[in-house]
Amino acid sequence: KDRIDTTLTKQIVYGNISTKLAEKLPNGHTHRWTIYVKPYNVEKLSNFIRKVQFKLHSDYENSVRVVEKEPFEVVETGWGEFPVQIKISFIDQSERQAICSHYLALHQPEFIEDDGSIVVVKEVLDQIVFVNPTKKMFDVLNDK
Ligand code: SLL
Repeated sequence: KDRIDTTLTKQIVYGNISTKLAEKLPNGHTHRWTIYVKPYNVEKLSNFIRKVQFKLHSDYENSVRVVEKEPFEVVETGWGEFPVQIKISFIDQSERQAICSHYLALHQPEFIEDDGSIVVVKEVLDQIVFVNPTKKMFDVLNDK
């Protein structure tokens, strides 16, 4: 296949936020959390990302969640922390998927928001490196 002799990178942020529920739910859940993949720069991830798959703990119904449009996130409630596998698929399906893992955080690190509420945020800045991207990928990666 026609590939471009260059290397491009895209900075992304992935992780989770979590807040403690005012009251424990009947199912024992104590927290509401969101796990996400977002752009670091001001750009639309959907320009080059087709879908993001979040593989949750098998406790969850339909534990493999596929998100096909922005925001690439899953909102859930729960009581426990566990590793989430995040798999990113690109617009050109011949581009190999990017896989990362995030250990969901419910308790630490805590931040106090302006309104006084306590929120847990745990995220990392990472980059996706496209070595010799396909012509199609090259074009969408350069589209501002
Ligand atoms: C732990 N090893 O024991 C981990 C497992 C699983 C978290 C955490 C409830 C999900 C549901 C939930 O939060 N499970 O009820 O569907 O800490």
